[in-house]
Amino acid sequence: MRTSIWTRRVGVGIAATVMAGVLAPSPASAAVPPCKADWVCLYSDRNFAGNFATFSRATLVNRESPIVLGGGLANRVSSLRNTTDLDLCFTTEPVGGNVFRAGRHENWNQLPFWAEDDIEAIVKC
Ligand SMILES: [Ca+2]
Repeated sequence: MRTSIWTRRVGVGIAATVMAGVLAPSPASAAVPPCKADWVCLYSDRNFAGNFATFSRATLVNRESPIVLGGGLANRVSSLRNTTDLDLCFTTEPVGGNVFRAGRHENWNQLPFWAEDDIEAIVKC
């Protein structure tokens, strides 16, 4: 099982806290939150775990250009939840590439092998 980005980040945070002697958010607050209704939630690990990013339906619905993922999730998404009523397409390049489609209210605890760790952007289908 690979170590999640999130776990590594928490580990670094703890080390930095000890060295600097300052308060930092408790690691308990780093737990992956549930995906709210009308959001799209992307995760770096399978089964909705690891590093994550969320996008609201409001952000997506009027969007005409792809939302390009940041460094923490680009080419790292392994699972996702789509709690919106939108059909969404996830592309393996910032613009274009292969397209993985997640229909409205679909949850994917593991993306297909050709899409896992290769998604770079979200667009409305
Ligand atoms: Ca890619």
